[in-house]
Amino acid sequence: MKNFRLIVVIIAAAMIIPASCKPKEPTDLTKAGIIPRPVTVTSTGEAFALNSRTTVYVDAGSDEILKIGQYLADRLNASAGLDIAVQEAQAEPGKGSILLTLSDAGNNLGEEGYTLTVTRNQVKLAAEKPAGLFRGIQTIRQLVEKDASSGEPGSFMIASGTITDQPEYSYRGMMLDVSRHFFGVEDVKKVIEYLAFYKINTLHLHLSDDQGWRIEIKSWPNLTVHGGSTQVGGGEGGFYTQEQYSDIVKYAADHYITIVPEIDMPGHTNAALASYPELNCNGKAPELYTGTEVGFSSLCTGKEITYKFIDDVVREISALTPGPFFHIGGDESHATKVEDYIPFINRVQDIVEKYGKQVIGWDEIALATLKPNSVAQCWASEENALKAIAQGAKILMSPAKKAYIDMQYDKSTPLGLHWAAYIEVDDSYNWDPATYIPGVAKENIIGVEAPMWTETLTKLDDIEFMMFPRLPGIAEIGWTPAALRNWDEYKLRLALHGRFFEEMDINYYKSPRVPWQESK
Ligand code: TNX
Repeated sequence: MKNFRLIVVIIAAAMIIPASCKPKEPTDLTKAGIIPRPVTVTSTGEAFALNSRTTVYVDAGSDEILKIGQYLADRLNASAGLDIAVQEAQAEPGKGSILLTLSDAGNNLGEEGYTLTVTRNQVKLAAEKPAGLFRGIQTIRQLVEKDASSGEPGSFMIASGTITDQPEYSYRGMMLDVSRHFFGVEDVKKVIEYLAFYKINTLHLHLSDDQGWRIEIKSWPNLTVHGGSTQVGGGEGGFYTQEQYSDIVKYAADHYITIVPEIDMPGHTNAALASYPELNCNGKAPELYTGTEVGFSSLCTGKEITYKFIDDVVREISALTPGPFFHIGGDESHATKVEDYIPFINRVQDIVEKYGKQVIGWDEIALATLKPNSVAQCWASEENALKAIAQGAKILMSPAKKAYIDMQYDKSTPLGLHWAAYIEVDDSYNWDPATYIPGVAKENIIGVEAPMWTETLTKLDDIEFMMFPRLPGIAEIGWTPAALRNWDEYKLRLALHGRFFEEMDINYYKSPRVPWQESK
């Protein structure tokens, strides 16, 4: 009898309280698997119910914010099979709404910070800038989970509580080498989508190297006609027309990602040298190159035509690039004498400045006289890093032993190289940019970048396999304060991301060091 009364009470309660608002399992926002880990999270133990009746409201009168709202709705609808609509908020939106707003964000959230407040009735995302809203909607995407307590298919929930979040470093990037093997616009767009999910804000494109020149330069057309016609292994190569490059830039901007174009010089230039004999000191064009050696080519630093060439290339690419940086390479110039290298880099810095851009170069550029706003990308030499900061320049951290995501995970990895190290997922996570090089402190560093060289990578699947699961960790290093990061806690969150990799159809490396959850 007692049991019977209890059952009646339970059934009655179940009828009054919609199941989706009162999940059986208590929710805990602090246990949600958000990557990068947010700066502060507090849980209130309830949940917001998400279903096709949910509406995304945005501040009225802003196309930009409307687009961000639509992006969120599109992604939720695609991954959860929902039919969420987006509307401009007229009055204070009511129950069941997700509100994106630039008001009441509080102060000091900066360009990319946001606050997220989730109650049973509403999700409110506030930021000072649209970029902050865009970063915040990635958090929302990662928080949505199936509501196990509801029998209804199409019932999802978001754990309740508050998140206040902003990045530790302003530059969080990945580099993609499209020269050794060429990757078309659609592949690059996929990479941009993956980066956005982890709040990465920069994609550096390595657009030229010995094996291929990959961007149309109207004043030097043979660069792509001839110089873009092959790749490592002798395949057909390819290049972006200026229109296609602009399309990538625009797609990246729609994801609040800045494109950094790189034209590597004075070394790594065989494709250009093969296309124009006059760029060679002996006036003779070498053959195209499809191997993987480095350090054998050099622009002729003593010829005036070399600087006319660079001026044209920097001018045309800068005109298509809204971001602040132009990457001049500068690495492994073993075929250029150092007494030629230094004045060359100095002069190229002036050209880049003339077209309104800031120089980034691989750490070797610190041998030259750096402009105070130039950035040395540290991949190998600690000495160069110290030389750069002694000149007042800033550092972008890409130490090859940690951040090179073209390195093999271990001896059995079928793709990648291992000249720097084998880099398992914990190795790529366990380091701190601000303590990695003695003498280089946090205030010297603009951020971190994970380079993806593609000597051994021929298709998007290969890129995915090397990116995942290491890239999320690099993203967290750039976003989350070092004091909040530790591998044993991170690996549990990373394990939860297996479901996102599967949803996005990402070909990832199932590292044995991560306790992956069986997919439900
Ligand atoms: C070194 S890292 C290079 C690249 C190669 C890479 C392969 C750097 C600045 N230069 O030319 O592709 O190693 O891991």
